[in-house]
Amino acid sequence: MSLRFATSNRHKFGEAKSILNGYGIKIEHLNLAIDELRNESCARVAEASVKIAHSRARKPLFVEDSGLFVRALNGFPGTYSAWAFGKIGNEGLLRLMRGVRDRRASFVSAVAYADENGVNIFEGSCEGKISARMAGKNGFGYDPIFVPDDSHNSSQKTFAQDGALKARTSHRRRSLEKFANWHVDYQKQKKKR
Ligand code: ITT
Repeated sequence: MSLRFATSNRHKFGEAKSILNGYGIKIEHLNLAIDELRNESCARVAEASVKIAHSRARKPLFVEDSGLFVRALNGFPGTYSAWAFGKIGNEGLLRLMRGVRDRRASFVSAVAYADENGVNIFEGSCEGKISARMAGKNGFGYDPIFVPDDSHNSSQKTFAQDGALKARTSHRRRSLEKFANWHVDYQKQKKKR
C-alpha cells in the first residue's frame, strides 16, 4: 500500500515517512503547488488544500498544514508560520518575545486525506515554550526555539537539540498517528466490501 503526500516541504515528508512506516504505510512524494486558503485554522487550510490537490491528481492523497501558535502573540504566526519564517525567521520571533514572560506556545498539525469518498481530517498538537535563545541543529523551521512540555525533557531541550524527543512528541506525530490508525482500519473495511 502506497499513499501520496502532497507537500513542498521535504522535512515534513521525511518525518511523515518515518512515522507512517511504523504502521506499514509507505508514502510517495507529490510535488503540487497549491495556493493556500487564508484561515486561522490548520484544519480548514488543510481541508481546502486537499480538495484542490485531489481534484487535480484524481488519486487518493493527503496534505498536512501546520504552524506555531504563540500565546503572548495571540496565536501568531499560526497558519502564517511558513511565511513569517521566511520574513523574520527565528531571530525575529525571539525579538518579538524579548522581555515577554509568558512563553507558552503550541505546534499544531492537521492532516487531510481525500479520496473518492470525500475528505477526512486528523489533528494533533504539542504544547511547549519559546526558548530564550536558539539551540540545536536538527529539524527545520522553528525547531531551534521550541521546547516541548515533556516529563522526560527536564533539561529543557529544543526540538532541534533532540530529534528523538521530536519524533516521540511532535504535533505531526500525533496527527499522523490518528490518521494511520484510521487508514489501516479504513483499508480493511474497503477490502471487505
Ligand atoms: P506545504 O504546505 O507544501 O506542505 P509548508 O512548509 O509551506 O509546506 P505549511 O504551510 O503547513 O507548510 O507551514 C508550516 C510552517 O510551520 C513550516 O514551514 C515551519 O515554518 C512551521 N512548522 C510546522 N511544523 C514544524 C516543525 O515540526 N518544526 C518546525 N517548524 C514547523
